[in-house]
Amino acid sequence: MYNRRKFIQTTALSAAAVALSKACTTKSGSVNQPIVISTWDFGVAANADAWKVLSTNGKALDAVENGVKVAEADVKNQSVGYGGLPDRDGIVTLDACIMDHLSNCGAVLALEQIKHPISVARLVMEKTPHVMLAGDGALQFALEQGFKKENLLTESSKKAWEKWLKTAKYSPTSNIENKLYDNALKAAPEKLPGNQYNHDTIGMLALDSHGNLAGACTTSGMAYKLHGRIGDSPIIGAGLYIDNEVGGATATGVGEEVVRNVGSFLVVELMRQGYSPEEACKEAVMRIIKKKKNSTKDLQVGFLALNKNGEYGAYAIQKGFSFAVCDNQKQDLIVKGKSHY
Ligand code: SD4
Repeated sequence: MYNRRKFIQTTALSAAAVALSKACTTKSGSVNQPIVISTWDFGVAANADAWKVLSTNGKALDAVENGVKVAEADVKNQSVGYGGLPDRDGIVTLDACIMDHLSNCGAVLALEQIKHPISVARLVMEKTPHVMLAGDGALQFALEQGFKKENLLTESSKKAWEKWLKTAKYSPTSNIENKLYDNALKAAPEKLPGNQYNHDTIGMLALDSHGNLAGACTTSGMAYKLHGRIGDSPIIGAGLYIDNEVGGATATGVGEEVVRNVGSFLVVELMRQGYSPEEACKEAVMRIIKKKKNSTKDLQVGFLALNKNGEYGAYAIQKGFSFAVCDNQKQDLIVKGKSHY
């Protein structure tokens, strides 16, 4: 039933959307492109490889694949790709997805023994009629495409898992700024149980010089998860979403909460209604907080967004969420994302 009240609400909403969308154009009225942004401080190194593609008029899709591969190959990074912390059974399982400006997308879920899940996800997109491949099927496909099996469990991740096994308590307390913990980790990492804070997915969004957007998201997921658990990161709409008319978004943090709220899709839809990237991320975070009532004290979820004008923003539940920006002005910028608490 379309009554008068609903009409007034709709009109008021549209007016608000128009006002917000005006605020959305850059101050100079120009579009800030090319640009690449990605989650966390390690995004700086990843952006640098993406920038090699973008600064030579390459495609956003190639840029995001190249970029996140840096984090996947980084052995010191225990939350993405090679060297990632394993699941409860000591097995490293990787989730990744990629999406381009034409809404083509591909994903791999719980992929084992392959160092670059993002490249397998891209081939799922380009070479199959499907969007997602999981587990053994994803591995089989990767091998058919020429990828080689590798042991992804490094000695230090194995040690962390063995330490965790002593208590075997799953507590997904990720990405929360915790000075005491961070200092203790720096001083004597061997004294700490499995590094529960170091669960930082890389989500990357790029706008190329042709005006096209693409995104990639890749992770080893929450450490010590149940074998077979999938987070938000390989789920299109949850961990990543791109709409070339509007913008893109990606997520990090406890994936279950992102999936429940189809977080990245929500952020992009809010930008479509005229929200700025930061406002859209904030609104998506507030939805999670509202639904969780008072139980967000230890919960971290962060969103990062880029709109069609090359404007970006982020918002997280907890302090400590950072992101890296690379554009014509600055190649190694780290921004501290705003947060609810
Ligand atoms: C997951 N969202 O598997 C990922 C983990 C993560 O920061 O991003 N942690 O739920």
